[in-house]
Amino acid sequence: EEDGYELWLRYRPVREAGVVTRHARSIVAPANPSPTVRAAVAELRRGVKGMTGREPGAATRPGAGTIVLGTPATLPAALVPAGMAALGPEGYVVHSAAGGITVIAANSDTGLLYGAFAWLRAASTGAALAGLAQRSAPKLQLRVLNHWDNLDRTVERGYAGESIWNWWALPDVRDRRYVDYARANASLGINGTVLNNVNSKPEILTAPWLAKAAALADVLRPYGIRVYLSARFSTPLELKETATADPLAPEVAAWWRAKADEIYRVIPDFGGFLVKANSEGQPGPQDYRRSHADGANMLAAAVAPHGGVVMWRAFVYAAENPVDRAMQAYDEFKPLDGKFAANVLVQVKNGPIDFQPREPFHPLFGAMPATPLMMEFQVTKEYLGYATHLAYLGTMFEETLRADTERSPGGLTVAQVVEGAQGRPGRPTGMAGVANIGSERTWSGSHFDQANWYAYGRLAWDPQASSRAIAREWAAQTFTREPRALDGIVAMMMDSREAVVNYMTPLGLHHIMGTGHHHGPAPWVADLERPDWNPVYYHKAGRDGIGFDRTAAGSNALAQYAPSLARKYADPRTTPEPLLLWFHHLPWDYPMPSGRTLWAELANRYDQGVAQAQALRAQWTALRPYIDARRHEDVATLLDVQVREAQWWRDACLAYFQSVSGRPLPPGVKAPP
Ligand code: GCW
Repeated sequence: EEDGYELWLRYRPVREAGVVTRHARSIVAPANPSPTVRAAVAELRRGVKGMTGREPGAATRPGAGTIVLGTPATLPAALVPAGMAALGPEGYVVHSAAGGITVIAANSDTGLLYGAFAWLRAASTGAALAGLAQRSAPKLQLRVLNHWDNLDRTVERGYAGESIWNWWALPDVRDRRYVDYARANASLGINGTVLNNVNSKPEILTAPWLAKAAALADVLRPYGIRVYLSARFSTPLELKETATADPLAPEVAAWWRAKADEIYRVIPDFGGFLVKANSEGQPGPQDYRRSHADGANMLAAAVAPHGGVVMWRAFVYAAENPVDRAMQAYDEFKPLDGKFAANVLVQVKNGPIDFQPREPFHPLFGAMPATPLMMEFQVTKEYLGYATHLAYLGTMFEETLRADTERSPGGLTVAQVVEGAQGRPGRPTGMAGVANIGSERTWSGSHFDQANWYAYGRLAWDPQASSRAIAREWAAQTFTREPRALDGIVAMMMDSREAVVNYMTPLGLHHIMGTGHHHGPAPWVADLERPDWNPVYYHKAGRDGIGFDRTAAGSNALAQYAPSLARKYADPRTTPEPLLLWFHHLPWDYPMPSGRTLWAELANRYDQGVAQAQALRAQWTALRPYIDARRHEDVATLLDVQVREAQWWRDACLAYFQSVSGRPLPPGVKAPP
């Protein structure tokens, strides 16, 4: 019975089993294979056996029906593909050579592993194995998961059970599951993982915990995955090993240098630190009137001799900044452009508030040309219905990545910024995804949430990839290759996030979820201690209208964008409708392009969101003949909840906004019960 544990690596029998067998009778691997090459060969054997029932054997010589893996150093010269240098350290070539030979070539063993997964993806999605000509290299260097996993095994904003890291049993017990985690990530090219929550504890950097992290690093290493840790800025002070955490105090810098040396002794390929500083109560350099750059550079100096990096988060907002929380990161970081050490990346959330169902891109993208900016997406769905609601995030990630920052005359997308288009060549690039992984059987808390892990990984490899193509590729491996079913599943996925936007926060509304847990509607909340935690701060609905004025007449957050973009968005008529109330406060009777008033449009959007959720449910029912019973039922159950909660959102928001607008519900929109 299908329970989702195998993720997209199911390798079920395929109808062209004969063709697959013919191309994979045996595998030729380099002599003295490394653990990474052994993992690649094992995966090929497992995959082919699953798809065909026949496990390929080992061969020593290329010939018809062999898959030959190798680097330019190990392959027979005739089989070395042209242009290997351009592939870099992690790229691969998968191609059909003469004589029925399939070559998987790369410059490193990790590249070979990625190539093996690429071949398996081709075979399991039905690609023509006789004419393969794939060549692919990652566009970003650091493709990292951020686990918000606490040391007590709870997961902040995690909806898939306990942390998969069984800290109690580590370092002695190395759960098999860690290997499956590594396989899944390697299949996407994810090459780093931050094991612990950014709201970090000093203990993680003490010897017993480093031993646990080292055990995980040992398991993950063959799969090309490096371990990183979230570091609490005040660690030496809290461990009482220094008298201050001031980054400019020599004893503090020396402590971190020694700590880095200690870490690299047990984890020789340690990736580096992720830091949340001076944000939501976390300590940081500003506690000592030092800047983010002072803090980041001090840590960067400690890991630099070992080749490590510091990923310094830009998610900052303070109660003392009551005007517009969305502006603070830009205000604090933009002046520091060019001031960070070469091995620091500033990690910026996709939007300026906080992982809302829809946000404009963060204004820092394109505004710090002399600093590597790392994208931070949230794969776990804190604000999009947890693991219950079906919301495929590929479309959301793509929307941000394709946005034009207009920071260059010819256009400059967020993806290009993240790829390093603005900076000096050779500086680090990367993307982080806040993981949705836990110890539940499905890993992600639901079958469809696996697609968000998958889409994140594929977009970290190629930020310009198509979310639709990714959805299709995922669904073909995860559910079925039946074209009609695939069309249906992909259509559901491509619609799903817009449905959530419509029933939660249409037309640019944001942050009106329940306080703290962020699940369900609470636009009426107005009495929290910090003004910027109250939903009313964000929607600003009153008798006169609704929306957050971020034009020059309001907070002027628009001035943080490129002038051409700011000009366009200064006028509600040239602001994209999906962002209208993000940038404008407008009267309830404001005429919308549809011919409706703003109030009527809003009510219609909430209605439409519910209709879309119902449509998802109906589409899934129609797919029943194509999907195994257990997973069909699992998904159906969650879709029932989603329909109910969409209705809840609609009713609650319409009732509340109507109480403020004082307007009757537009014709055709049913009154909340
Ligand atoms: O999204 C918000 C969350 C916090 C989180 C914080 C952050 C880890 O509500 O739970 O803390 O952002 O990104 O630091």
